[in-house]
Amino acid sequence: MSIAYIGLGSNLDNPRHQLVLAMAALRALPKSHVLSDSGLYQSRAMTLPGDDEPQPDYLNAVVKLETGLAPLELLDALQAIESSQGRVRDKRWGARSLDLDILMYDGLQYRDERLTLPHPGMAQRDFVLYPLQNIDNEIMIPGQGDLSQLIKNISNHNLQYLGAIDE
Ligand code: A4P
Ligand code: MG
Repeated sequence: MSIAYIGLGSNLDNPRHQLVLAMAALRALPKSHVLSDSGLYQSRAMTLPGDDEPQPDYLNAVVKLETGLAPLELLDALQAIESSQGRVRDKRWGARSLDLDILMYDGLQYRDERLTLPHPGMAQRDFVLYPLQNIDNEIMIPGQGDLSQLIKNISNHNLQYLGAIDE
C-alpha cells in the first residue's frame, strides 16, 4: 500500500456540498482507505497573472489516503470523480466545481504528460500547506524540503479555517 495526499478545491456550484460529495467518493475508491482529512479552508482565488476576471472564493481541503492504486490509476479515478461532479475543463486556473490533485504519492518524484509529482506549485500555496500541516505536522515534500520551513515562505490568499467537512 502507498500513501497519497489529495488536494480538493471548489469555487462553483455550492463548494461545501462539492467537497462533502468528493469526500464520500474518495471513501468509496477501490483498494483505498481514507486515513484523515484536514477539515475545510476558505481562501481567495489564486488566478493567473493578467487574468482579472473576478472569481468566487475557494473551499479547499487535503485528504490522506492509503491506496493500492498506482499513481496513474489514482489520477484516472480522481478525474472520473471530477467529471461526475460536473467539472468542465475551461481555461487554466478558471473557476471549477471540483478539482482533485494528487499532491504527493509516497516519496515519488515523477513527471510525464499526464502527471507531475509532487503537484507543481503546491510548496508555495497557503491553501495547500496549512491543510497539509493540519494532517501531518512534520512532513517532507519530495524535492522541496520540510513543510515547517516551506510554510514560512508562502503566498497569502487570506486563508481561513472553517472546521469539519460536513453540510
Ligand atoms: N496533472 C499533472 N500533475 C497532476 C497531479 N499531481 N494531480 C495534469 C492532478 N492532475 C495533474 O489539470 C490539468 C492537468 O494536470 C490534468 O489533466 C492532469 O493530467 P486540471 O485540473 O484540468 O486544470 P487546472 O486545475 O486548471 O490546472 P492546474 O495547473 O492543475 O491548476 P491547479 O494547480 O490545480 O490550480 N485558488 C485557490 N484559492 N484554491 C485553489 O484550489 N486552484 C487552482 C488550480 C487555481 N486557483 C486556486 C485553486
Ligand atoms: Mg488541477
